[in-house]
Amino acid sequence: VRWAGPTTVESRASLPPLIQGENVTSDLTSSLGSFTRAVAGRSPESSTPLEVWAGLSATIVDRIAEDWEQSALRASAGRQQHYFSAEFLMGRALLNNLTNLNLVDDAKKAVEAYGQNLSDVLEAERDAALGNGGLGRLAACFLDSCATLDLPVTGYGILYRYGLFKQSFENGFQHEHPDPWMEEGYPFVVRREEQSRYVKFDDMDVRAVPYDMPITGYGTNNVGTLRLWKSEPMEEFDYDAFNSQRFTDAIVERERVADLCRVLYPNDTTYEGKVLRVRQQYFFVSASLQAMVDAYVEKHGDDLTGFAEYNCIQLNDTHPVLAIPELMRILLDDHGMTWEDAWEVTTRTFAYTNHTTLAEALETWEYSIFQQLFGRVLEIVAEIDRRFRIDMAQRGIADHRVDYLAPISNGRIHMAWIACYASFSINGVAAIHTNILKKDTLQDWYQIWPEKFNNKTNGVTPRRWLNQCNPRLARLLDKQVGSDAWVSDLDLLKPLAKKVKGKRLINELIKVKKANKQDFADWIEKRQGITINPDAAFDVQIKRLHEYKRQLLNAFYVLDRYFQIKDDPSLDVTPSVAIFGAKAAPGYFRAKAIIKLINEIAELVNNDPEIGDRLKVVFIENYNVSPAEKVIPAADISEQISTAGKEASGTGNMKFMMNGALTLGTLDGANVEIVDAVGENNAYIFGAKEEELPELMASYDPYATMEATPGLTRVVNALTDGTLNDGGSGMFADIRRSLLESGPDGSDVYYVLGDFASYREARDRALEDYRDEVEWARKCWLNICASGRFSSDRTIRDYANEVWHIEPIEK
Ligand code: B1N
Repeated sequence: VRWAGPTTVESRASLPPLIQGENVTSDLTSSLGSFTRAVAGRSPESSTPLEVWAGLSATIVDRIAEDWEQSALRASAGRQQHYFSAEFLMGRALLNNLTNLNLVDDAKKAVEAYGQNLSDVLEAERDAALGNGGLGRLAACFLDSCATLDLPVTGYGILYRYGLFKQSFENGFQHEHPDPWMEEGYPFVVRREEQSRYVKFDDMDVRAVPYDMPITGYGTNNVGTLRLWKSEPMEEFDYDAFNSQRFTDAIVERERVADLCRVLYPNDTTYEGKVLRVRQQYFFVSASLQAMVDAYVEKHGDDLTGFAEYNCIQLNDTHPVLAIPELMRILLDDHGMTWEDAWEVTTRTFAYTNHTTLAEALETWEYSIFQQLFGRVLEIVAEIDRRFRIDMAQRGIADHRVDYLAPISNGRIHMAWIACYASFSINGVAAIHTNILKKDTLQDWYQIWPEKFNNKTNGVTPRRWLNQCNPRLARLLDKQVGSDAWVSDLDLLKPLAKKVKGKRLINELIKVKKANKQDFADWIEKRQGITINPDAAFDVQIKRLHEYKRQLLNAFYVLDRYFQIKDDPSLDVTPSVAIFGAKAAPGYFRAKAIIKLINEIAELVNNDPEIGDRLKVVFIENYNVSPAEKVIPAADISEQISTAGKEASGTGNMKFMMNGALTLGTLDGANVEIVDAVGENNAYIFGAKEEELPELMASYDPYATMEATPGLTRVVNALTDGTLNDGGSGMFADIRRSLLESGPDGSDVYYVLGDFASYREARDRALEDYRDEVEWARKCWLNICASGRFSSDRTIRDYANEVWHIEPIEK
């Protein structure tokens, strides 16, 4: 049974309830009543939707508690996988859990028994936004798949007090606000006081307290765990300081400790060399490793030589790479192992995933920061470095190469090099990305250890990103498959491709998309006061704002189309809505400039009566997981337009495909595999290819390209000729400079002007094709049916079989 939104709720009669018995609803109603009274201190009838949310959420935790305990016991019996990540972008939890437990219908009845409404209750939940974008959301999808596949996998991260900032637009400029996501209470994490550990820095000691989140799976009673660590003072309070009148010192010390977990760094694919960030990294990996090693000792005794037979750790990018020297430290110092034995264990424990080839993302830390924070870890890194140099010399690697690849060089610690040296597996996140790692970014490592390298193309969970967010399409798929089995086996959609000629089916698909678009139109009108025509083509680009993702290319298209209509007011174009959603890192000036630009274009276009419904621009404010769940089911065109070679994979591209939107994209990241799966005729591909770009860039003249492309000069000039107003910030002139000026800060390094003509042609063609409703819907259907490879279940099975070597737990 799935939640179908406030208007239509249909049961899935075919599905036997996981929880048997006739009294499920009445049980749920009475426990909902109890938990809500306990949370709110008043009757469920007069509680707020947020209080009922808390009551219902507590009810869920109550229901799964024993399965959770049993699952943890079973998992710890054999070999286990541990997923270390500084980010988990979980989004909302309640509907996900209700769906997994098959309790949606009963919850609706229970909530209504108190005169409340399930839709309002679900909408009251805040997103757990403990991540920036794709990397953090991938970690969340992976946990979902691991739980569903009954795999013994635990996630480890940080309980940030403030998730990714809340975004508001003031005068079209982005403003950032704190996001205290759990301050009103959050029943889905449980504090495990007795599992606390101490983490020692040279300048302070802190207590790490785990908060565990249950991760339910679909169609299973297996419940996984996400363990998020919170930093607290060693003692409850420094009474000496208090008694000696140093009250404020005692408070300040407490705050210094609490600072550690206070905020998620809001940079996506860029690195910031802040002491607090490296403290966060060490904090969570040290606490996690201590807990793992203690658990091992308790089961197998103090001899840790067998540690890697029972434990494997996946490093989600370089953010948790300090785990490598930290495991060495624990084995050497706390368990008296020899260096050789400890290194043997360590190098059989870690596997490393790289998520980007962008130079600005490479984490390197100043030597002096390590000196200040953890001298002993630095000693260990220095010893790894010393032995690395000997090892490489013996392999006959040239000195300058060795120096470049060494853990320590130029007074800095290179986290990616430590990861490559110590890990038994190195993977990229899409085929093209892994190839770039091999031939470019990590080529030296590939030459030394080709066998370490493997590809694991990303995936997304079809539970959240199809079954839950798109109940109408899900019901259609149920009917076509004959059951809901596709929800945990997305390859079952593949044979449905042959039904593409079925008129009834295609008409139903058209109806589903229409209804979803109407829902989105209603939602955005209520939220932001913008009216859009649901019959227009919805063209959607939602992702972090970055120059390489080229939201600018999209914005230029819109501006060009606007000028075309102004020049010829009778121009017959397919009506379309350009929908954006994006947060810019607070310190990324040019990204913020592009946000302001899109908002200015929206002002210009949306308020021009001559344009009418032919063109509208919507910028979804405070884009996050929940707004994504609203817009993806309503999308017709999926914008995946990064400069080829820059987007490691992308995962939004997969979510759109699953929901029947057609990709308008470059041959970059997983787009390459999407086109391969669905066929060129069912996607719109444009632009320079990765292998062509070096040569193109060598002779690239952005100014001449602009002048040679009809309409483009006018668009670029609009930045500075008074058409658009940047409020005196100079932002738009800066964008213009980034394209046309020579030098490293200009030169249009992302080839926006170079790809413009090809992009315009492809988008025009897509919009033209959109007019043939049936043909278009057929392409959508083929995309949906071919999306099985992009289920994170497939990705996780591949990790489990080829890297982690773990089996589903026996039940
Ligand atoms: O990881 C995603 C990919 O699908 C995207 O293509 C990729 O851009 C993204 C430092 C990152 N790479 N690197 C980061 C995030 C936060 C941070 O502090 C880097 N994110 C990606 C999943 O593989």
